Amino acid sequence: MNRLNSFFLDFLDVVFFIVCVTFKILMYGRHLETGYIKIISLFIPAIAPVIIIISISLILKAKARSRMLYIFNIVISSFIVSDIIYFRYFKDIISLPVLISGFQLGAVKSSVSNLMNIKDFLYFTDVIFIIPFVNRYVRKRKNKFPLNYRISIAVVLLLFGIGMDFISFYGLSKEQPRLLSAMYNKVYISRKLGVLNYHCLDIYNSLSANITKMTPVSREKINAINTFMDNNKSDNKNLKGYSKEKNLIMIQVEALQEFVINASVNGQEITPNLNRWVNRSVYFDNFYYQVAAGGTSDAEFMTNNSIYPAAAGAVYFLYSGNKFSAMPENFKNNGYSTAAFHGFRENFWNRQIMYKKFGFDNFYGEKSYKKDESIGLGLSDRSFLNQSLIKLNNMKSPYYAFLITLTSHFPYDDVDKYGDFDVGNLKGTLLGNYLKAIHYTDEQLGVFLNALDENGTLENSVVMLYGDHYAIPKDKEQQLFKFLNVNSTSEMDWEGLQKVPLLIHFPNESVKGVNHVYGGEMDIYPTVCNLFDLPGKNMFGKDLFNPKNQKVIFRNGSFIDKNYYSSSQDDVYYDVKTGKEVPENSSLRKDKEDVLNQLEYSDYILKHNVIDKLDK
Ligand code: GP9
Ligand code: MN
Repeated sequence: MNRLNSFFLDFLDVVFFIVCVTFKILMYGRHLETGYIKIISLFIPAIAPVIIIISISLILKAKARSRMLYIFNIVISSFIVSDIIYFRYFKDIISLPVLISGFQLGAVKSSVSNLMNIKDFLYFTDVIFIIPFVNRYVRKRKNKFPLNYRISIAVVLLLFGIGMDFISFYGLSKEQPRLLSAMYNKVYISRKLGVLNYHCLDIYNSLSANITKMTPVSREKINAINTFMDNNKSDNKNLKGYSKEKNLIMIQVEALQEFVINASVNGQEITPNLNRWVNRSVYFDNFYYQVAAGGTSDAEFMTNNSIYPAAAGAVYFLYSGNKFSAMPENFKNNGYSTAAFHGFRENFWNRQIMYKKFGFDNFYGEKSYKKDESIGLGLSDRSFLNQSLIKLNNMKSPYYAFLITLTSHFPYDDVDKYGDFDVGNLKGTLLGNYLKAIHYTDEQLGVFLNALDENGTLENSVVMLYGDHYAIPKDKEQQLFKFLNVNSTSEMDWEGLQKVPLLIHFPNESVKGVNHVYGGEMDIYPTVCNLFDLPGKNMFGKDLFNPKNQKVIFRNGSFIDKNYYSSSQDDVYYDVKTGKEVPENSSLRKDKEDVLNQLEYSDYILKHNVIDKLDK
């Protein structure tokens, strides 16, 4: 008993590492949990990599071993805390390609610090207050174990750890065959495999992706993509060429969610101006954002290319060396002048590079605007839209103008500058602040659209306006549900709220009304090609006026149409009308297979840079 006691004390650092780190990984799993995965099922994938680390450390002598475990503990805790903070906003987990483009975070510091929670740092309690003392104690103990003894224990433990980990990886690869390589649903992987396994897998996949780039292109895959593209083309009957030779003014509004349209708070309309323009336009009320880790830039990318965002990281960084066949270039080839407008740093999201690649003649960024009024991240929407109006008037017709607003950016805390819109008892909450911010932006958009109306621009211009992505992060879902009087809080209810408005305003309001077709940002480019009679090639989306199908596909493999929502995150299907779970059937299975194929084709185009190798 005494010997056992003394052995235990010799390895006190190891014992603490196992207990503390396993506990942290389990807590991390809990953070990402939505109720579908039992914490107990996380135990094996959580402890397996811990055993692997321990086995390696055991080869070392006490001093080096305790130091190694200490460093590993700090690194693992840092990964956990960063992941949790990131998850709070993006509903996703950090991955290597995201880190590579991570300097972007510098510009949205206020958002990051706002998302930090003092509780996150509890993950470092042991590292600061306990482990240093344990290590000092272990190092003072005299016991020495011979090398061959240490190695044999290490080998046994290593095999044991690898075996346990294999079970988890194998189980997941059987359950969702393409998940481990495509990483389309990082949250699910992290939940199922734990933080350590997830990050190792991510590093492995990122490295092998770079090797893939160097491998030859498969003719078979190109043929499969060509066949898909052929089948995906709309038949183009309705409104074909209806807006030929007209200008196109596209406005992407920061964090404009659909739930604010025609809604009130404290007895007042939240977006009175947009509500008015909705009535004067074709309004799509089942339109979803489809962005992934690239946020705003993913929305821009889809709108102008109809290619899916990257599975991890942002296309704007990862594939900035690629060729594209984007909307601005398409317009340009048809005699249009083109320009992008955004009152923020030109290099943010790598825009100055990407806009050139897409074929914009001009990019009016921060330096092209007088910074006479600042709200939140930078130039206010009022000043931005005012100054853009002048630039727009100077453009040679026909033109394509792409404007991206900024003020209504998370965390909506510059409240004093949004005006005196009274949100009643929501005052001071994130939702209340957002409503103030979006009310402000709505007012500026109203002024801008009225000015275009009054100066005659709208007589020969089509205006398309949509929101880029969600405004309310998942961890504030209760505020939103309460505001909307939704009692149940299933994944289906949450998904139903991930809509953004899209409105298309035609000259003389010759076409208007509500269109219920299910669509998303991927569908904008094909719709534009139909209206303006541009040659549409290699697009994954559909023409919203001639939809062949109604499926909206999300980057994580989930999809929704008017009947079903398939949540890849929980691997569950829902009936859209009843909100109830439904079992998988052969047609849903086939849909899921098609969805994964599309995402794979889209990834293939990006990873191998083959847009110009596809049939025209
Ligand atoms: C800044 C802006 C922000 O230029 O577009 O991007 P987001 O943080 O919303 O992805
Ligand atoms: Mn945005």
